[in-house]
Amino acid sequence: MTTPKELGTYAQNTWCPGCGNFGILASIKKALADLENDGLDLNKVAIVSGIGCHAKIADYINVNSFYSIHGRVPPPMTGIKLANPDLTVIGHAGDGDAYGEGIEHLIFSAKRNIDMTFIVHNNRIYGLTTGQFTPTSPSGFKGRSTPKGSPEDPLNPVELMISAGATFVARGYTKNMKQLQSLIKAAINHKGFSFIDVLQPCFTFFNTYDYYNERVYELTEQDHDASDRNLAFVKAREWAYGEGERIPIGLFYQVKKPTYGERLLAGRVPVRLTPGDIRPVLEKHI
Ligand SMILES: Cc1ncc(C[n+]2csc(CCOP(=O)(O)OP(=O)(O)O)c2C)c(N)n1
Ligand code: SF4
Repeated sequence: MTTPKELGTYAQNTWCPGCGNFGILASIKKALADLENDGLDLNKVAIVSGIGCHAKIADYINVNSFYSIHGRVPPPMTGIKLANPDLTVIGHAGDGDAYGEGIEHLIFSAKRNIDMTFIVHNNRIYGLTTGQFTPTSPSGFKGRSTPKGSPEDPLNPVELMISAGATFVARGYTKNMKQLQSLIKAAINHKGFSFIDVLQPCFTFFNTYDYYNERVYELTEQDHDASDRNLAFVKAREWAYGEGERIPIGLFYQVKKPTYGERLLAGRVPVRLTPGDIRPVLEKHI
């Protein structure tokens, strides 16, 4: 059995001390180690990351991984999953990456209910490029590209994902690793598009630890019925990425629906091609 420590790599970690990304790294390693105990084959896990501070996580976990392009984490995840349905595909994206340049890919992954887990390291700024605003920065945020304050209201990705069709929608916080681990495990076990927005403070350019520590509270099964879509919207609107005094973290919504792969393949097995195979297969099928 693999321990979380054994899931580490020899790559030098270059995140700033105090970065919330460390909480996500520790949580995903613990979640994967626990899932291996429950029967998950770690050789059949594929991580896809974008470009940004978050993306370096691909270097720090000893499973198959693929660095994609900024904003384009979902397309390679989709291809990997459809061509290899037995793989467990996990995406790590930044908020700039997923909610800015890549927003249409995210919306369509949710709409199609592709069977994969999508984790957003939401520090509410561009970290790697040193502190520009993103779609989840609060209104009035003063960063490198908005020195006089952002004149826009933030996007609420939790609400957006519920309306787009995601079948598992959650929010975590890097300081609550116990809950984050169980959300990641539940997301991976869920068959369909699982989305977790993780509040991940950027210690260097947007230190939100105190703000979150004062406001976050855990959604429990006792006070929230995650099978009720209307209630999920109500909870999602409780905090609008700036406005609202209490911030719920936990599972907002979960529903069972056929996945894109099930509907597309309808029981058929994908054809495996080598370059020499392509012409006869095309001639036969098209
Ligand atoms: C296609 C493309 N667009 C833009 C960039 C420039 N770029 C690289 S990282 C980055 C911002 C990353 O911010 P975010 O996705 O929030 O991740 P973080 O660094 O905060 O983890 C940008 C704009 C790029 N490399 N490629
Ligand atoms: S710049 Fe921010 S997000 Fe990037 S490693 Fe440093 S603290 Fe983390």
